Amino acid sequence: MANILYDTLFGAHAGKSTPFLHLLDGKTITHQDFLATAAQVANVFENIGLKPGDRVAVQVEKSPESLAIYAACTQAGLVFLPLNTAYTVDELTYFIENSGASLIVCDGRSEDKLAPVAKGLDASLETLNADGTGSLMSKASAMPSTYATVDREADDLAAFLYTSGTTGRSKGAMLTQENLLSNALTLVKEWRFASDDVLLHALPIFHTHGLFVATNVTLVAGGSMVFMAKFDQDAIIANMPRATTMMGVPTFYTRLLGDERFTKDLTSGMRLFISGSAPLLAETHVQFEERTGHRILERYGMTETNMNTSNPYEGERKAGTVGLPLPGVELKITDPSTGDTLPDGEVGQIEVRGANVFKGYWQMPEKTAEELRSDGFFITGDLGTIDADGYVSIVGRNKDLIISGGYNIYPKEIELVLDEQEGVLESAVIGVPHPDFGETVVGVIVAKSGGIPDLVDVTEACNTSLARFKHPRKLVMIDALPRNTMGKVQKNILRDTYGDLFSPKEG
Ligand code: MCA
Ligand code: AMP
Repeated sequence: MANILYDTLFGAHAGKSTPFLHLLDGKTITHQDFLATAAQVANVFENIGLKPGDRVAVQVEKSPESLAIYAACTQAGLVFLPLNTAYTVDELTYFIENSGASLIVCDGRSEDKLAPVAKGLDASLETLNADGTGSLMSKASAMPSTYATVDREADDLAAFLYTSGTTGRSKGAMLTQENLLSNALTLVKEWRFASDDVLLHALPIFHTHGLFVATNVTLVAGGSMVFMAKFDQDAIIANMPRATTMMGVPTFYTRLLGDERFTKDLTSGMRLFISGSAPLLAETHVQFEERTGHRILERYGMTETNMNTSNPYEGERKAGTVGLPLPGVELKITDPSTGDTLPDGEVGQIEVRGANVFKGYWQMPEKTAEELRSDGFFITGDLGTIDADGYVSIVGRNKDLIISGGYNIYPKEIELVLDEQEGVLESAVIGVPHPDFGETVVGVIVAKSGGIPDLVDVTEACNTSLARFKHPRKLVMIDALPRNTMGKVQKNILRDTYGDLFSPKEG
């Protein structure tokens, strides 16, 4: 027995004084120092009484210490459950209760609000603040800096990531050691990551992109990261000359293109820019090449599957496509009504199978069965085509989803909040084009007869229930929602009507 995930990502660097994290204050944390901190945290977890397989729910700011919690969970065989820092207490309560977490690690500012949730579950609670202070690190500092790695099977759970659904109810995607490791090993090879790579890391580490793609790939390669708490344009520009690679959502690239300091000279030491999580407009790809001489490499993935396709490192990176299925990933385009495979060139739903595909949704066997076929193919909900050269293009979604700045927003979740408000008969939430976030949220409300909803109250309800990035950026009231003969709301008509609300000419 062993622990393949810990051994490959972390254990392989034991005793190495090579740099792992370059911080903006000029400090560098070596691989061995990072591992020592992680081992101290793993000792705290054992002292608390956590057992392999227990869930650790974590909502903290991005910091070297918060990354050490991920390593500690891996080493101690615990299931790491990172949560978006934007989530409200209402949202967090659901995730924590649904996962049955045994430990909550939160920022000191949230302690009072989460203490009752922890108590209700008989879970422990520790704090970790953005500057590394708090009860967790204060306990860790008194612990030994070595820890006997817990054995795990390849099929054992390593992480849960919650992903919303079209019904408005979030589901915990169960990711195994093998899911994470197989994908990281593939990506390191495909994207030619090596120990001399320095990655500009400005993504959050509570989602697949920043954690399992950016961080795991760097760890497998033994490279280092310029580790920023968040996307900070000045810091990215200042640090680009020392870096070799960057991963980002399309908003990163459109923002950089809007900055005149972002020049060919600035990027001359970079070997690779990777984009994903949301569609990269072909025009952004073209402008980026004109400005820098680099062709952005676009790839496609999901929380449930990690990465599925990628444009090639060598060979043509086709703008507007997400590239070819990765080695070890089978991808087919099927007819949504029959599940039959369609010929190349036709549009259908994208299905994928491979060691990267998750184990299912936590305690939701029916939801799992709806999306994960018994033969192992996962129905992504994305609509796509494959061209004659095998390149996949995503042309739409078979799921009602908005992607804003790389964050997924399921309209149903917002509609449920809007519908509950006084004076609201019904609502429809749509995504419309936005120059910075790609898409943004618009709420369309129909008032009850004789009652006019107070939009200030509606906004207040959104503040309480929903993370800021999910809030409608505009609420509009109309007399009736457009419906087809089956009674289904025609969101396409609403999107056509309100599609230019945020177009640049309108400010
Ligand atoms: C921040 N705000 C947002 C978003 N981010 N609103 C909508 N959508 C967003 N994505 C809010 C802020 O709370 C703030 O609210 C206002 O918008 C302006 O914030 P700003 O300072 O401009 O934003 P920022 O802090 O610079 O953040 C924008 C960002 C960030 C850098 C694009 O959202 C980000 O890092 N996105 C990456 C998300 C990601 O990692 N996705 C991967 C998911 P106020 O009005 O109160 O000031 S993994 C995935 O999708 C799959 C697996 C895959 O393939 O990768
Ligand atoms: P998530 O549920 O956060 O894992 O988001 C996964 C979804 O993001 C996918 O199902 C796609 O709809 C979308 N996505 C990820 N990468 C890309 C991409 N390169 N182009 C278009 N959509 C993407």
